[in-house]
Amino acid sequence: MARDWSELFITEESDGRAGEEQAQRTAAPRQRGGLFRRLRESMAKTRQALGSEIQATLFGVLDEQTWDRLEEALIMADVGASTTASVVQTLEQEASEGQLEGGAALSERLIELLAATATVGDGRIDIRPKPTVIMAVGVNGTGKTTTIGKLAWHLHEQLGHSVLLGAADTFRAAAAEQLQGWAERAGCEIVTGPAGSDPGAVAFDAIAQARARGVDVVIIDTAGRLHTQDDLMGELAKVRRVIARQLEGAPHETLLTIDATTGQNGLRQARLFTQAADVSGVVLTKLDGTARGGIALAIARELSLPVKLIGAGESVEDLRPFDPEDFARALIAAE
Ligand SMILES: Nc1nc2c(ncn2[C@@H]2O[C@H](COP(=O)(O)OP(=O)(O)OP(=O)(O)O)[C@@H](O)[C@H]2O)c(=O)[nH]1
Ligand SMILES: [Mg+2]
Repeated sequence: MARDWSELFITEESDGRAGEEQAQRTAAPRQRGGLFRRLRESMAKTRQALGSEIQATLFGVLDEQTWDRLEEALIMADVGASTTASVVQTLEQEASEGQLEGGAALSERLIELLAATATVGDGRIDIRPKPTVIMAVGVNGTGKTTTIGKLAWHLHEQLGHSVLLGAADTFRAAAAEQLQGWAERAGCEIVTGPAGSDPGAVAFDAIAQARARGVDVVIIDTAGRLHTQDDLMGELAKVRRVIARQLEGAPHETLLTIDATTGQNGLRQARLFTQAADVSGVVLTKLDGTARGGIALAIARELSLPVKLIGAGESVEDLRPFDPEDFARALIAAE
């Protein structure tokens, strides 16, 4: 899984250079330390709720109550009933066999087990196709436009790829303006259409322009919609078909944004979006605003979809690639 931005994207240069990436990991420990600290801080609400229970259970006397309390704490943090049950069962089994002694060993193993269940595929984004088309979909207000802006900023400002944004949210007049603001901040181009116009036409035009100008990555914003609105879900499928007509194989990546504060309801949204829009990965936003951030660890198992990015705040630095182990550690490990 990707622990930082350069690891998230598969490029011509990074392809097949896993060894070198490993070297890079160890080469920049100071920067990674800073990112990890920031993750811990932004997850403070979940940490506080979960951390005290972990301390009280795993670092005390192990008895039947230990496992019940641990289960309860993980479920309260929205880790999900089936994920929690399987992880705690394994931990209890290994502890009873004497493989794990002491709170530190138990919590390390808990981190490892949670990280393993939260891993689907490598969670990376392949940007080798020229151009790569990324589409953002999701319920109203979940953070699509903000995520696109932050993603464009990292791709362009930090990694030097050219980016073009397509404002296919033609539903609200203010939507294109909001995306325009992000295009300016990220230093990238934008294609818009008149308010109320066909979103497919804007997406088509954006990709045509990106092809003509040799742009590396096109990111298409779409209007928020409820997973229960069949006509709007159908429209999303139509936009996808139009995109594929302009460029075979596109969209290469369809990112579903889920607001972490909506908890298990977010999972219900995701199931219906996955059916309509062939989602390839999840962006989990607003983790800073909830004590139930454990949902990041349940999504992979519940939906068989990788969480590729997490948002834990409103600044560009607060969007980051999701690494299950870093994440589980940030929630559980003692100071
Ligand atoms: N605290 C916090 N706020 C966030 C995060 N991500 C997005 N937001 C805020 O959530 C609000 C909605 O974000 P948008 O990006 O406009 O959401 P959207 O999905 O594009 O909304 P629609 O286009 O209306 O469907 C904005 O105020 C964002 O700043 C996050 O990770 N943390
Ligand atoms: Mg939007």
